[in-house]
Amino acid sequence: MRYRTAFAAIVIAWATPFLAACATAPRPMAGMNMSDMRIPVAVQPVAAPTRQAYTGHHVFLIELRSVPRPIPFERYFMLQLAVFDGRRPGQALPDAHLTIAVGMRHGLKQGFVHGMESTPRIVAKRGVFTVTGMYFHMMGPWILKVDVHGDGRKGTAYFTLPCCGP
Ligand SMILES: [Cu+2]
Repeated sequence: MRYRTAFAAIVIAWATPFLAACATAPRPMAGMNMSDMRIPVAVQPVAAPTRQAYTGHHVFLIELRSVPRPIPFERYFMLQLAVFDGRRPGQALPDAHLTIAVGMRHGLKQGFVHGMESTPRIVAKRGVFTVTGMYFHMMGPWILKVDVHGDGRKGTAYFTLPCCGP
């Protein structure tokens, strides 16, 4: 009995820094200038990341194959994407060409108020597009914009990546 209590106490002691990190309220950001500080910080419940999204007119289907849960705050992480024909979702398009842009909207309908402070890179291998260099320096919803070219067609899909929580 005594042993069990001690064990529980150790687990709680171990988990506390992680729980505290998740509960941290938005705070002033390193590396931002004073004009950025006036941007209202959206405090929204943390949702799950978008797992798949179509480009316009369902031309392509993009799948978010891999994303850390939770997405870490102020740490590098990676994503994996896969591209499919939007009208034949079983048909993978390993030769598609992807470019991405990542940023926060802070209420904007289009575009970003700011991007990341890192430069992500994409490596394509056998139909899996691995994005490294992802880094979220601010709490709130981030948008991953994926531009796809392939098969003589092009399109854009959007994913919401919430930062940062369970
Ligand atoms: Cu922001």
